[in-house]
Amino acid sequence: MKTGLILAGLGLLLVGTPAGAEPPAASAAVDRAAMAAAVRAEFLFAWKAYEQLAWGHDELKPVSKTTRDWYGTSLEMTPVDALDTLLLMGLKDDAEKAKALILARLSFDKDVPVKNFEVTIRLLGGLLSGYQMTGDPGLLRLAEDLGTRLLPVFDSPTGMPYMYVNLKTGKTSGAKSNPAEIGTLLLEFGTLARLTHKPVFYDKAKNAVVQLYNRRSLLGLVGEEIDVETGRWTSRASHVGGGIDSYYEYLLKCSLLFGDKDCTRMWKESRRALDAYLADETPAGLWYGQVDMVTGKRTAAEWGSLHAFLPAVLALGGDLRQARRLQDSSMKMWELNGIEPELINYQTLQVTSPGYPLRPEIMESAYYLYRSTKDPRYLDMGRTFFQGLVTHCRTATGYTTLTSVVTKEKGDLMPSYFLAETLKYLYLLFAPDDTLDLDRVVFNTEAHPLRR
Ligand code: DMJ
Repeated sequence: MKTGLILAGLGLLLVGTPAGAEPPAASAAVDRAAMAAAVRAEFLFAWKAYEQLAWGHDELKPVSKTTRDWYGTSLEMTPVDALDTLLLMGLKDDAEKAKALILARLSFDKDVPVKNFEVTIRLLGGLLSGYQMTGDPGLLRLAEDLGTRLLPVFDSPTGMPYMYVNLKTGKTSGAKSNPAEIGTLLLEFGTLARLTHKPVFYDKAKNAVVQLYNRRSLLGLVGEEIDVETGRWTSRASHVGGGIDSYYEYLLKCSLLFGDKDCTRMWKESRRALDAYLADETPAGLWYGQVDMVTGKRTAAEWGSLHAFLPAVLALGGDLRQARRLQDSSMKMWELNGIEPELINYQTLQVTSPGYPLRPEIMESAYYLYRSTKDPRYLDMGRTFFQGLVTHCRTATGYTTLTSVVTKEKGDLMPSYFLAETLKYLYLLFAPDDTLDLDRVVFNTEAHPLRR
């Protein structure tokens, strides 16, 4: 189906959206059922493109109609990442086919160094949620095999994980890491520990995050890069963007998923430091900027598509006031060009990094805020996001990244998280509330629901 037809079917204006164009002004009430159906149809369209052109590969490159395998050999990134979305959307036959592919072809017995963080959040997280939703023991077996092969990452002098590990040999590399890669493992490793009755998975991932937290500055902040062998910070830049973001997310979520009191304490203390030093008011609204972790001195006024996760976490933690204000700021960023860039300078509202890699965080925040407030403005936001995606990122064969939200020039990749997260959060925003009970699951950072 053509882009214009999809949007017209939802009563949406098809804006050509030249750079800086105004978004449609007042909008009609959102028809949730129609929006959920439209998002589901677009998910299916993207999934079928993957199936037709990239089946069995990690990711589809929809413009060149070629494929991308992260390590020269496929780890079935897209099917594993997409499986629980297929299930949530009730696409049973497609889910069954994806699961069969995973069980038949996915093997971790491969002589390749992989990025521990990415493989944990996408594959371990996807296999665990897939297991919990289907009960298929083959998925848990794969998860345990993967978790066991990843364990050597924690064998550093500090217990904080190396960035890479060879899946076959266990050889580790990459001593310079960051809070996100060190502190975004506990939901997956903790769930694996519970399901396999092997506490080692929980203990190693928990120790990593505690070791990192213990190295916070006197202000209570963490930096952007740390050496896991010496325990010394190699960058003092403190913010909530890429490289740090999901460290904070997991402090709160490990408290919710496991009732771990250390996590509750670390989250509360970290939250206090973020509010004290990073929060920044400008005439355009509230932002969380960048400071030196030791002095607290401001070093940059950056906000971007990754920072946009924070309203979701604040809403989940119960601070709706701050969450709402931040989401309004993210919306301003989106509206500058009709789709959000990677980074803006929030003082000047100028784009500083123009790409859009189909990220989900702003939709995720709209979803949490709608669930907590029932305020229809978040449905409206969701509709705007969906409209932007369809208008600017749709190709004849799936969805692609943009290299610039200013020129709308297309890239050539449909990242697996587009199916795991971006369309899942949009769908859940509009779908009936009982599609998924947020009180019974905690989403990992790749939107894989893990049972509480
Ligand atoms: C995803 O892999 C995860 O959401 C991660 O936490 C951040 N990067 C992408 C999406 O933007």
